[in-house]
Amino acid sequence: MKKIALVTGATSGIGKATAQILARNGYNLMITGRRKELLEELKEELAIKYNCDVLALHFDIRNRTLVEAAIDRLPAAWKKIAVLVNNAGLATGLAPVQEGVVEDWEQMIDTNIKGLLYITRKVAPLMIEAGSGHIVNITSIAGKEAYENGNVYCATKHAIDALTKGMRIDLLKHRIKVTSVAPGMVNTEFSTVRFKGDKARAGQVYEGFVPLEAGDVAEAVWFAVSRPPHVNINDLLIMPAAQANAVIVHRQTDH
Ligand code: NDP
Ligand code: 8X3
Repeated sequence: MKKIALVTGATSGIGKATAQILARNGYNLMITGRRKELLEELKEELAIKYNCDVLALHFDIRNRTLVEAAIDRLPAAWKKIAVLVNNAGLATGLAPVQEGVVEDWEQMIDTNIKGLLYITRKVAPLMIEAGSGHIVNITSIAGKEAYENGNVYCATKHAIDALTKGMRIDLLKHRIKVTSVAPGMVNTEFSTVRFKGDKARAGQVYEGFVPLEAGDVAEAVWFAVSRPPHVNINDLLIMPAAQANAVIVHRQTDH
């Protein structure tokens, strides 16, 4: 029987690529996100290409009632979740703290921290019951360094870094592995979302160098997930070759 993986935020970018690589490697998939039609498209693609079972769970991860109901209502066979990839997340806005938009802050905190906690709170007991599991949290270089105007987004990713460490301690005796995968700049919908649909501004973020693709990060997730039972990858920091840290990027126009 195929193992089950649950990937949050699978309608685009890193989550979608992670769902694809897990399906390709023999998992049945649970995929989540707010955009129902994109979930249905991916469900069909995975089922046809990889001959796997796919359950599309359509909810806003900020809504605790919906998250809890989605997991509670799973058929028993789907509750045997071997891998949870906590990927759903976003940055909204890029502004100095004194000019920050409070609604943006709340959206990032509610999605990146509270949403991740809501789903983990429901899935971890199922893994404990099963006697094993693996949770992969998608953090960021922004969870290791703060950068100008990134204040609250960086804080949410630092929080996930701390949560990863705490979860690893709490779940150790239950044989549940906990991994953080922290990418640098990845060309997904991330910057378009950050700049609220301004694709021209988003495009500038990735100009003059080769950023990571979502698939590069998905391969790192797969590397962690596919280690033998006695090995845990605690942290993976994966950067574009042209990016040295959160802010220093060598662009072709640089000398
Ligand atoms: P995308 O914008 O392409 O994907 C984000 C995913 O998160 C979408 O599937 C989106 O689904 C989902 N999501 C966002 N808000 C919610 C919500 N309220 N409820 C449910 N799902 C939600 O960006 P990425 O793939 O780049 O981002 C994935 C993760 O990687 C994020 O946690 C991000 O912080 C992190 N990351 C990204 C980096 C980058 O440079 N791109 C670098 C480092 C980390 P939908 O809109 O359908 O709800
Ligand atoms: C996303 C990467 O550097 O834009 O987490 O914050 S960055």
